[in-house]
Amino acid sequence: MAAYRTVPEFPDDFAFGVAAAAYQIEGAVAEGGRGRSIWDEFCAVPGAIARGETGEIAVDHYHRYRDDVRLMRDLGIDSYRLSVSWSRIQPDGSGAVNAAGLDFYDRLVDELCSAGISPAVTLFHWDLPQALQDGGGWLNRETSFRLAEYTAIVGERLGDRVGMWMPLNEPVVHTLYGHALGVHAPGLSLGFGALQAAHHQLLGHGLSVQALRAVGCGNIGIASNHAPVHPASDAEADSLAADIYDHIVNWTFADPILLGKYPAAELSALLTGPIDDDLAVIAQPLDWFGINYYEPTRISAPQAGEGTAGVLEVDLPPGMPFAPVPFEGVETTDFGWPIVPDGLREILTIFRDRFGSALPPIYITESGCSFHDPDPDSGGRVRDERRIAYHADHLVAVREAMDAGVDVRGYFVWSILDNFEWAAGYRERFGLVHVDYRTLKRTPKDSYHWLRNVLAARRETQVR
Ligand code: IFM
Repeated sequence: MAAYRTVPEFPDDFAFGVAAAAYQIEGAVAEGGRGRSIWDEFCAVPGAIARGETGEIAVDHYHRYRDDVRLMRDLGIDSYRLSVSWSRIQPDGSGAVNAAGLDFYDRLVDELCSAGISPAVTLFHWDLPQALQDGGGWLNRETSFRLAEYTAIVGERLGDRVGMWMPLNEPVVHTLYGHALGVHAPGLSLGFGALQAAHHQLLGHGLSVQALRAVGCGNIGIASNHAPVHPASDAEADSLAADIYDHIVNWTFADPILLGKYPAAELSALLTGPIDDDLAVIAQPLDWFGINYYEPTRISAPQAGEGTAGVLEVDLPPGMPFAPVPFEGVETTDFGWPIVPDGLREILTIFRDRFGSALPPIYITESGCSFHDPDPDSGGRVRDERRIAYHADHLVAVREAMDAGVDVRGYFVWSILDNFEWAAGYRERFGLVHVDYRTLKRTPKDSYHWLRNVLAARRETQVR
């Protein structure tokens, strides 16, 4: 077996977790009174998803959650980050509550607690009820209030057992891919017009933080995607383009929450509504801030006639003031994403420097890689050395950031299981556990066994 970097020591209360999301794993889309979500509709659009795949069955976690929790218990993790499907709780996105939906998460949360695993709950991981989309979705300010209403329902029911709450997952990705570029649900291609959807998600975040606190829930944060942006060269035009991109993908989403303002007047000028009042709501104090990190971005000034496919897996509309370009000489995952563990250390220290005392403790709420792992061999083994190296290297990067003074409290692996990777379908495998999509059989990969050993060794040193 290849040699991996040794996972450094972390404080005893540093949390190790795994993460997943409802539409990517649950399946059972027409069961238990669940309503339609924008992902059900988007998957039905010809050509929207690779090979026409859908989350209809996914990995059938809805029926197999007990087996999946057993896998997590045996792995020895402290916490499982799950998302609740809004359409299971309120099939129409507002009003009537579907008792069977709440009961499902109640059972899941109980199962986790019995296994000694603390549930970390995301309320909105991109699967908006279709009924709300029909009313304008995130372009309609009302949706922010509906998120808070639904959040309060879930908070009241599960709040006595949930360890961490996060109203939103990656508003930047939902905004860019779902509303600016049209490659995720709801499939809108609004360019900069998508910023209004970002603003309303952020407002929904703030209102939901208030709603959670009002029903007695604490330990609230967000899972937000962030990464360093590198200019392609020293040229002034590249630096300017990188700076614009950085403002859009990083600071438009972090500054309102942590500083109560947008990072540039040019961006907030594109928004309508009572922005200053909303910002006061968005900037609710948080107990922690979650960073999902995958890959840094390299940006150049747009070149005339140059396509920008590749790094974003999609062409940008013409006229964008930046162009993502590939990193040179850097290994990639099988999804084509550059593997740059130091980017995690870098973004953590950027956060420390930008936000200073306004920054609460940080969790890495997602870190992971897709490799096209082979099926289990005749001995039932899935060899995924590159995933082990990936996580070992990223944990080293986290430790380096902590040594540089960043207060990081935990690391969640994306993902426990192979699952439905949105528009890319099932080919991209992020899991520590292999799923055979014909039989739905779960097989722990070498990376699962590696992490289990790391966590077991850690417990050993803790009891001494
Ligand atoms: O699968 C996604 C997840 O839903 C959100 N964060 C990134 C993951 C990998 O693309």
